[in-house]
Amino acid sequence: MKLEAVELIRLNVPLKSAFRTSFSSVNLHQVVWVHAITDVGEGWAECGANERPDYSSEYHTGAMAVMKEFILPEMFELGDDLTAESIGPKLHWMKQHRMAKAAVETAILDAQLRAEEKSLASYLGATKSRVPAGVSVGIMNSLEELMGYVESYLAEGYLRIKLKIEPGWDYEPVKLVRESFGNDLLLQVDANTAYTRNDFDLLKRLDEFNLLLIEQPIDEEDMLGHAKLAAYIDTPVCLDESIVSADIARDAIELGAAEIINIKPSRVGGYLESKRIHDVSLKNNIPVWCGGMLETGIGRAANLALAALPGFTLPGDTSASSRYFETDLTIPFELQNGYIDVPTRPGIGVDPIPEIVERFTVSKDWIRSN
Ligand code: OSB
Ligand code: MG
Repeated sequence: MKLEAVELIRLNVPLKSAFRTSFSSVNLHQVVWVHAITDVGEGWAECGANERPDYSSEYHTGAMAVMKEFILPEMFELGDDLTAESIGPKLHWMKQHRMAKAAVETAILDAQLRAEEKSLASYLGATKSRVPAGVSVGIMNSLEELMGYVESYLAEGYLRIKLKIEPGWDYEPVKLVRESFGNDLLLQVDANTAYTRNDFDLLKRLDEFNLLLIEQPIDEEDMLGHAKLAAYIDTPVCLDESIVSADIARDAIELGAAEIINIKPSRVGGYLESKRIHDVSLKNNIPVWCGGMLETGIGRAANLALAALPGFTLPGDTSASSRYFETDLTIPFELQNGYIDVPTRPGIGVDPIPEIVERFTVSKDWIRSN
């Protein structure tokens, strides 16, 4: 196939309520989509980068710049030799920028699979037709507010609750949720690097709540620190931000720093690398689950395909569209008895709804081969 043009679309999609983590509070899902036009058809992808470099070093303006200046020219240069599988090797020289690379690779993969009439799930080797859904619950202004949200998510049928934590919002909210909803509730926490090596005793206090896991407690570059913490506490340590490639995953596992892994395709450079992380984890008996970046239906659809692989044995953050959005920009994903169906149509399996996309579009930028 051959890449003819790319449209970069910037969108501001309002969230139903503010989502607060240890690094930010957002009311809007500000996001970049990649719309690839090839000689075999079109493809779509959502870039995982945030507006600001707060979750990772990538951010919108930077991701769009690196696509325009470096990634897309390489794609045009491949000419008729372009395939989704050729992108990783072609961009191997380029350091980092994994979210930008992931978005371009995914849009081209979507076009390729649509042309082959093959779903992303079957391409990746999915073994499930529906996946169990968890929900990520932000930091709240009060314990009452938290209880209200957790109660309503459980009433909707979510099978696992993840509480965002930070110093000052950890022991008490976790205790309250555990005591209110009982020991059978699948409960986990995510610190997004908010703690340090000096907080190990504080984190050890969470052992009494029988959590499924604690996600990314300390700095993403402190792999040894995570290994030390994993040896010190009973709660399994799960890595998110630290795991940016299959090689890093392999090392983190060997070091004892990753007892569970959150795979986010955007963070690791795409679905092909995600599959490699899945494979190395499965080989080492390390459970994985699929994380998210508040994706609209375009990103959510692709994540669901990945979450259907056999090593994804824990519920992911692959919630229903209604978790974040009043109206999604594709056919919405809905919860059925706590599960979400994996798309079966070709490629990512969903299409943007033009009238809705138009409403939330901030800017559009066409890039063509020259
Ligand atoms: O750490 O998993 C995270 C959202 C934005 C950035 C980082 C994270 C999150 C979430 C929500 O926890 C995941 C989702 O529901 O998409
Ligand atoms: Mg996380």
